[in-house]
Amino acid sequence: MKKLSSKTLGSLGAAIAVPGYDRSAVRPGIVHFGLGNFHRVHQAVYVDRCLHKPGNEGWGICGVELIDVPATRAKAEAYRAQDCLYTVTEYAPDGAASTRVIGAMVDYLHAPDDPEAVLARLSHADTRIVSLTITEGGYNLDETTGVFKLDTPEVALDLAGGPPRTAFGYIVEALRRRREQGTKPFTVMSCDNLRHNGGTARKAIVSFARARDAGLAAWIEAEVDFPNSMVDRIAPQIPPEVKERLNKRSDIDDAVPALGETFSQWVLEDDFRAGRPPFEEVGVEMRDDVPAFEFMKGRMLNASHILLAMPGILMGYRIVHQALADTRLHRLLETFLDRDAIPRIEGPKGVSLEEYKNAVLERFSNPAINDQLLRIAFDTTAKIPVFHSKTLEMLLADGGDLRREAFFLACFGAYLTGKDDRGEAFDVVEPRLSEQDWELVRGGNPLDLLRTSPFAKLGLAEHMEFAKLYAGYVASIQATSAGQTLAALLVETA
Ligand code: CS2
Repeated sequence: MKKLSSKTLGSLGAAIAVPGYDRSAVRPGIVHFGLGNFHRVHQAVYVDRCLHKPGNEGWGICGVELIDVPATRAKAEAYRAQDCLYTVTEYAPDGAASTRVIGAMVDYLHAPDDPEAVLARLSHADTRIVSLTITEGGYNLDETTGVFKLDTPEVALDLAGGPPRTAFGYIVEALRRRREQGTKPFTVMSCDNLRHNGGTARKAIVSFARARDAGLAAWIEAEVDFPNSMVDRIAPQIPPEVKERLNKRSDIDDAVPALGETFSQWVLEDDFRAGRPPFEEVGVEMRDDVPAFEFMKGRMLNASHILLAMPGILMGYRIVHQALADTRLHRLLETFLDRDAIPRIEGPKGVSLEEYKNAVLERFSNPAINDQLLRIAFDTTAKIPVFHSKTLEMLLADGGDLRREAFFLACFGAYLTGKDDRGEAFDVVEPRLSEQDWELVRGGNPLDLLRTSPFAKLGLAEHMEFAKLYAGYVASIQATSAGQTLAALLVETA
């Protein structure tokens, strides 16, 4: 097995695609925060394609890691040893696979080691885009009020001065320096999977800046672009056995291989006064109706994912395609999409929601992706309001069938106990449930789950019909199992 580095690029297997451009000439024009698998198989791959087009040497990526834990230090070490190269293996639903080495990242900064180096890079005139994948919850906005939280510990420390720790601290300090030195600002491009991601990034950054300096905040509002986008590609976690399988397949000893489906979509607003790579030449859809795509994806793909994960985990499944192979769960997703979601979504012009549905179900069935239900279940508390609340609100308003959503939330409550139908334990990671919320959850009245902060706004506990259905499913899951409750629901709604 060959180690991966600039030196070995020429001697990798013939089936491995390698950067066909001179990496030594590439300068970072993009600084990226949040180097998870999703960024590595999505934005970085599109940028890599752009770098294959002549004249784009100025659009390499400089990755920035903010978190200082052993795992991120090991990653920094791996990228150093591999000259920031890594492999992406793409698997089609029929099992066909291909591997390519991604060369788009040309520099990697472990911020806690040298915050000044990050600020220097961000303030440099070559940096024209700062992109973000800092997760749905990473924008630090209060769920109920939507206001940026100035009192979270890291943000408060950043506001108190000293070297920054958060993306907001870095970006705002860099913009301050650019303004002072007369350098035009960069564009802030959020690639997180949330509605109105550009607007959300704007809100967070301008709010942070306002707490520092009102004049700077006004300048940012006027001068900085924050394009919205819809991003889509399933990127599972890479446990050690998958890493081994990928490396065996590629015959490359890659310390940080990535894996993705062949499907990839990026719909982006063309809002880049500071310039951008020729994204439209490499498959990015530059459009001004991004919200329609966001709604379709969030309310169909992400909503189905989490709808599969909650009962799926309780029924003993841990892997997405295995859960979907259970006809009860497949039927649940299909009926949810057909009856609850699709009739209440206005899709983007020219896109068939029926075809989109079929593609989603096919993508989830892809066995090579081996995606983890617990990855999807991470932070369910944040995901349900984002992906299900619109459908729920509409069902409540138009007298629709509430049974699937009530069953789903009953499963969520059972999931929070951390035990499945067989009594087997799994890890529940819900960073957004406060102590007070947990007290409600554990208090013994199942309806109280619907009164926790993320759900309170929907008024579900006070909606007689919903509350009754929900309480019935909770009782049935406890008395029998999630699997049997689902089977009965499907018979009832056949
Ligand atoms: C998943 C997403 O975690 C989740 O909620 O639904 O990460 C999903 O895999 C991506 O949005 C696909 O683009």
